[in-house]
Amino acid sequence: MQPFPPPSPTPTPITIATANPGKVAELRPIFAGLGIGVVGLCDLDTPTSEPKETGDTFQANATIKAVAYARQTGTPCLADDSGLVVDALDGAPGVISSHYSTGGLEDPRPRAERDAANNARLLAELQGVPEDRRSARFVCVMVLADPAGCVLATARGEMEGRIASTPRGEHGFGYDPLFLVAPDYERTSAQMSPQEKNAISHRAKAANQIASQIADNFPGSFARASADAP
Ligand code: ITT
Repeated sequence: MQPFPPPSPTPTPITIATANPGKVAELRPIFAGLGIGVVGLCDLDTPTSEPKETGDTFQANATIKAVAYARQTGTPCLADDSGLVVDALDGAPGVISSHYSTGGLEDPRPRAERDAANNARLLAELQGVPEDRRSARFVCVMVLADPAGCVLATARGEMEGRIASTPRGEHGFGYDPLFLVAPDYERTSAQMSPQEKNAISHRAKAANQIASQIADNFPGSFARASADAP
């Protein structure tokens, strides 16, 4: 395998390629804790445009995003595609989690309004479904691509839970206020501090796997996090 990037005195940081500020906020400390330096798209001067997520799996969409942003920015990019999978709904909302209220169609509303509408639809779809049949999981597939568009690493993480009947908690984003975390189902992920969620989340599990693949396959290629990284 050709090492990426070519040996250089200044290893490159990885760009976290997402338009979702909630994900950047979760991923930055996770990677810093793993000793890997990251920047956000907003830290770069290069303007980017968001690719269309046309895949029908998390893997396909994460690859579309990582490759598109790596080509546009000329930096190694890490993207994730994530979502909620609810057993009683045959796996919905799945890959359309961020646009569930519109059935996957583009939704011009601000993110907070979209999240509220998605949560309302989820509750409506599960009306009358008893607690023990509301099992669900967050899934995250993460892909690291280089500027030539080659996939360097890929990983999948899951977090098990159950869908609550009413929203609770102030932290996180998306479906967090409705996601009762296994095994005790007492608190939603929006009631956990960011540190608590980061210790067990689908995104943290995928990030850990990516970090160990980087350590094994591309040692020294990427910038280390500075000691005072957030
Ligand atoms: P990017 O594509 O720019 O990364 P996005 O929010 O559109 O941002 P996805 O396509 O991966 O990201 O959709 C993920 C959706 O799944 C997200 O908008 C939430 O509705 C939901 N989701 C994923 N992880 C979550 C988490 O940790 N907590 C709550 N909801 C989550």
